[in-house]
Amino acid sequence: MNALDHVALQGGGKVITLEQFIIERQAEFPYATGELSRLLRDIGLAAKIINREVNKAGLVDILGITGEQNIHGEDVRKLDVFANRELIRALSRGGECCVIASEEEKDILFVPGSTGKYIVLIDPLDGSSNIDANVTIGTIFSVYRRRSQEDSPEALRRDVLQPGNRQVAAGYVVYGSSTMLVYTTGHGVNGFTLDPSIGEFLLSHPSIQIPKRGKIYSINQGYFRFWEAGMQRYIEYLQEEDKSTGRPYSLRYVGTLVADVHRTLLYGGIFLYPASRKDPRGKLRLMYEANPMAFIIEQAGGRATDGRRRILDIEPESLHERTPLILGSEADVLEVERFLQEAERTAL
Ligand code: AHM
Ligand code: MG
Repeated sequence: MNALDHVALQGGGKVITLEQFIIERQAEFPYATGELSRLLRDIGLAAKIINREVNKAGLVDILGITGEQNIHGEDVRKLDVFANRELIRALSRGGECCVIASEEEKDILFVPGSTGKYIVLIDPLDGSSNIDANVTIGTIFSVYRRRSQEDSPEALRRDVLQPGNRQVAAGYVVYGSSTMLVYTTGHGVNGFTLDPSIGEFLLSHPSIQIPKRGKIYSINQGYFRFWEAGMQRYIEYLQEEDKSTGRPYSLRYVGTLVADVHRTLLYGGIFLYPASRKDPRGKLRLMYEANPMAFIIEQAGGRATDGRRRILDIEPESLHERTPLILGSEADVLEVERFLQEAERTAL
């Protein structure tokens, strides 16, 4: 067997790196100037740098709390600060984006001197309470096109507050048993696994489709007593025994949105972070967490709602606003919506 036969035996050598994939896909966008492609590559590079730091987090003195709190009043861990800085550095260096908004920053950041046409929102290190226990964490990003031609801070501030249905790209990086980058530009969802030996993300999960129905539910069950009646009834329903509908479902909850959504995307089922007596608007942030995840899940054939409205159609009012979030397999999400509607009807 010669070298070419060997390559053919291994699947024709069809190894596609993230960079190659992005360049090939650029043709899908008429009049594309390559800026979005460069932006995605910048994010890919920042993800590799963050990944390097995440992997040695237990070795170097980077763990522990900085003693500061972010604008939501939560403790900021050192790795959060590092991830935030690296992403902002990568995004502002590229010049493709004019504004960056980060879950870790109170206000939006104007990239000095940039004429770029994109706005990027980031949750630099999602699931940070899991860092010290070596549990999966992630990075989330969401990209919009700027709308106004004006350069005033007010105009740009308005431009950031677009509904999720105007996203041009969204994705996440999951730092798990392997590191993966999953993203969409509105033409399906593709996943890339980092090969640490060559430092490249390789296409490992092309055209991801979420199963139409799953067998797993994911929710912080500890807050059961704080939920509305319809939600409580739905969760109790999932725990009942019924062979024909595959119940009881299994419960899985990491407490890192990226990890819980990633599993839901691949295995199917449902993820819920509902409103509660404790958090009347839910906990998760519309702009940094709900919108990008909803875009990905819908692009994979799933469904995402706040219980009543499609997440992507919510008109944002403020940068850091929160929303209840329910997403996953279409049949499962439709089912919880029915429980919520039914409970509302009987309460009238
Ligand atoms: P973070 O961005 O500060 O890490 O918080 C968001 C996280 C999500 O990743 C996760 O879904 C949720 O908070 C878990 O919250 P809880 O501990 O209340 O279940
Ligand atoms: Mg988060």
